[in-house]
Amino acid sequence: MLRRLFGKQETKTQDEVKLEESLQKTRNTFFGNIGKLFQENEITEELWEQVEETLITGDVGMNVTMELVQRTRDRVLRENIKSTREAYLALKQEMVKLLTSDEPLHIDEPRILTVVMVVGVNGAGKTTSIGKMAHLYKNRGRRVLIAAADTFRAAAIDQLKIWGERAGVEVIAHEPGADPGAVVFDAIRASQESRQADLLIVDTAGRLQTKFNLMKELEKITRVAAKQVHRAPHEVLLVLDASTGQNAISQAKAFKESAGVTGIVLTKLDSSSKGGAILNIKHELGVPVRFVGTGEKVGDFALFDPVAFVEGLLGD
Ligand SMILES: Nc1nc2c(ncn2[C@@H]2O[C@H](COP(=O)(O)OP(=O)(O)O)[C@@H](O)[C@H]2O)c(=O)[nH]1
Ligand SMILES: [Mg+2]
Repeated sequence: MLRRLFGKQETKTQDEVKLEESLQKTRNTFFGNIGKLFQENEITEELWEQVEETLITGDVGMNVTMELVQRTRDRVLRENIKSTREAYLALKQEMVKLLTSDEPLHIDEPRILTVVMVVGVNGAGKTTSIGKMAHLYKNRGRRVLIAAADTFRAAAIDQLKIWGERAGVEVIAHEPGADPGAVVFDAIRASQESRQADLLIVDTAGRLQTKFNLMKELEKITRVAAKQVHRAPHEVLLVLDASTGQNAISQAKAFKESAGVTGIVLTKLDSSSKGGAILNIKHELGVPVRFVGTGEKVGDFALFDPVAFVEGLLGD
């Protein structure tokens, strides 16, 4: 981590390059200025104030900003850091720490069948992210199956099937209006029997007549999964659109309470200048970011890498 943060890494991976490109808007609008502040100033009270201001306008959120800057300042004192270059690196490292989770992602653990449930409001990017995720894990040698448990709109099922084709992954679907619990039941059985899948990804509805109905439906899907597979769903991923910035936090809180969210998929980093909100998410929710969506194509998706993210956010 240290070595990479000191910019001595020789070549960047394709995912890192893509991430960096997708963060261009966020970087150009807000965060790129932070590096300049450290270049042009001495380590003074004023410098820290300017850093705070930039972070807050970049949608990082007041509490996290204060904590982040305080930790960096403490470290600068403790380690007797005199150069602004090193102070800047200390800030980056504190950001990486904030974004790093000790909790393992439960998708890669050895298990006969892993069930991943994907939730979030309409338009956040659930279906798209499921297609990309199916593609990613299929390429890693997993046997993937998708369940179309968003049965509320016919178009949602068709869209998921198109993504299934792109990823080369089969989609288990019922008729529009069918019981989502029954879809999940069938998909789990298909995974265990005819299809021999080891990773089942479940798409869910983002809007029903009421929020109450939506939450009841998600609970029911969870129950169906838990009955058939030990400890399922193993991950409940909440998809958040990066361009909603701070609003993503209140959405996330609602889903976290009723759907037992274990991780975040942050989409549309490429079309947003509010990528800084990511720093707030883990701090406010205690839920780690696991994947990022960086475009509309099937390959525009990656496991979240805190170091690459901070480098992409701030630049050199
Ligand atoms: N630019 C960009 N667009 C995305 C990304 N992820 C999803 N989208 C777009 O967001 C829109 C809604 O996505 P969809 O998967 O249907 O959302 P859902 O309602 O949550 O299932 C679509 O037009 C997608 O192409 C992303 O990472 N980048
Ligand atoms: Mg959808």
